Amino acid sequence: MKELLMFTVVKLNMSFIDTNTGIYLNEKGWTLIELLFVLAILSIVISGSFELFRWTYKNWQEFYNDSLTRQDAVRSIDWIKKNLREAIPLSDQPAIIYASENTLIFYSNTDADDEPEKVELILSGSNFLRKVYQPDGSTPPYTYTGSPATTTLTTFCRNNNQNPIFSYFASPSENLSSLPLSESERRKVRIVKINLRMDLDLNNPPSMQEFTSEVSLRNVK
Ligand SMILES: [Ca+2]
Repeated sequence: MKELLMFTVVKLNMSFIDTNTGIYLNEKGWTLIELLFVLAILSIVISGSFELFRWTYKNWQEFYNDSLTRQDAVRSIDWIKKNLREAIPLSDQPAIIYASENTLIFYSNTDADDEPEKVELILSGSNFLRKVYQPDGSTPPYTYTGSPATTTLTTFCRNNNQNPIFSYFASPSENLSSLPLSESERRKVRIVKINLRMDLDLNNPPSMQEFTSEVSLRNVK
């Protein structure tokens, strides 16, 4: 052991004659301890760099998830408000066809023509979907038997019946809370409040975020 320790402190000397110049060279190399020291420093630098990379990546991922969440929430709420604002009664039927915690079906003119479409906003698992049915003909009474055009508003909506997306109001102070609403209550709805709970990855930050808004039905008197 003693010999081994002695060896580690002996410099690794290299002596030779330069064949071009004939000059005797004596270059001193590194001791084993110096080499080990350099290796130790290098490993610290490398593991530090790795930690820095991991930290940067984690922060970037959080920022990216947060951006996606906001983007989906804003887009979903925009669609809901745009369509719901134009909700319209259909002859003797109320504008709202079905109203529960996480499903809202209504008539609304969503495009440039004169006929009302049927719009379904449905939460299915964590997928929040918007389905638009075009009317079969261009004159009332309208029927909707075709296939809908479906848009996935978001795939990471975390609402449930305890934390509903929709709540319904006859006035700012009158909450219509027995869901799904009866026909007579559906006729009373003037304001719909929206509360989207969004979380792209339940197991990783950022945590659940809530986005709220409300819309007044302008065509329902
Ligand atoms: Ca239309």
